[in-house]
Amino acid sequence: MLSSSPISRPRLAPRPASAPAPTSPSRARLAVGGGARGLVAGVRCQAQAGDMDAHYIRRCVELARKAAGHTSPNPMVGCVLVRDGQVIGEGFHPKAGQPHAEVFALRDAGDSAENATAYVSLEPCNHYGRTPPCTEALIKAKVREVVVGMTDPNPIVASKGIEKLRNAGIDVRVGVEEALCLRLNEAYIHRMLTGRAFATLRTTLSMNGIFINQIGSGADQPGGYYSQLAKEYDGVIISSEMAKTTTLPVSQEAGAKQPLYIIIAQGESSKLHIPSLDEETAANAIVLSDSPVTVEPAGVGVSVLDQMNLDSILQLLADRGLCSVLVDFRDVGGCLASLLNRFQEDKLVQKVVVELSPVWMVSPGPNNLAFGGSESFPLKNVERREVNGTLLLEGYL
Ligand code: AOF
Ligand code: ZN
Repeated sequence: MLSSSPISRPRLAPRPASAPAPTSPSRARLAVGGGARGLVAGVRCQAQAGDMDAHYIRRCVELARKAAGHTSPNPMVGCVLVRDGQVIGEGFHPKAGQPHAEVFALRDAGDSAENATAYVSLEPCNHYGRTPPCTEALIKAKVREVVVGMTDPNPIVASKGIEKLRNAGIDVRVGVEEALCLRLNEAYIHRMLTGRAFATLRTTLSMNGIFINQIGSGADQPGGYYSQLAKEYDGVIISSEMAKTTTLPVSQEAGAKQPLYIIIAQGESSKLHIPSLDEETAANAIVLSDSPVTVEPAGVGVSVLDQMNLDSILQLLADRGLCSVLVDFRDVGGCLASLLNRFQEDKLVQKVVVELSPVWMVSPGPNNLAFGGSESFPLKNVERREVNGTLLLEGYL
């Protein structure tokens, strides 16, 4: 890993000073727990309960995001325990192999979880994996209700967690802030359903629509969009040309785990030297090549692929436990262009992030715009953002 610093464990003690306050304290007291729901002002209380359900699931998502980039192949999950309108425990899943969000929240709450409402951004698991089932922990702690953001697409969980809780007499509400929870774990869901890593194509365009090989000056600084992407994505696909000539992308965000570098080598000579890696950081890169190649520094994994195409690469990455990968497209004439030839037809890329650079470039030739498949289509859920002075357009396929 490149300067990977471990994230801190979820807090096991005090309340969230940073939790957004409920819209009004009286609303919190009325709506959550305490048996107010469904009494005299039934309709109003129901509406307020709905507001508070959404509020606490949003807090779960906020907690879950603290582990962004650290959880694959597991999802990001947050959990909040509330009793009598008070948050009594919070937790998030920090890393695969570590306890789940519910366990941290229950530990945080200590003995006071009895009769509490547990909010979880993902359906509690009901299986023995690397850790025991969260459903059993919630039942044992005698929580009264569980509010779930979304069901778990993992076939060994898929709604069985909800069923188990209901069978134990716990009131379960499902689908609160579902769109937000789905977005949080879009990569985990995609990998679970397709067996491929979720791929985002990133590129930079000049004002006259030329693909350029440089990102904006603030983009890779702390808070810059590239630095943030490098923190969130499990891997970054780059060309061997880029690996040979530029510094490998590094996230400057606090607590970031650096992505795995997936270096595509097509038609390379038998030796490939990657100057920005050394013996210590070599294990954080793999070379996928179409012919045998010796990589320097030693320690970089090399796989010679029979078929150099995006589909097999995304499957290989998913098998290695990566949920998400950024395809960093910087070189129109390079090998990534041929990988992207059929990306729409085969639904291999899920998202596109385009940086608009305020420069006018001389066109290197008519081929410049001729990459990216054979179909025209509008992107969905398009967002325009400005991050650290960089203009971004993002959309889904
Ligand atoms: C939850 N809460 O915080 C997470 C869940 O190998 P394990 O034991 O970590 O199990 C991994 C699976 O558990 C993962 O694929 C997903 O279905 C679920 N993750 N469930 O209740 C959590 N991370
Ligand atoms: Zn669990």
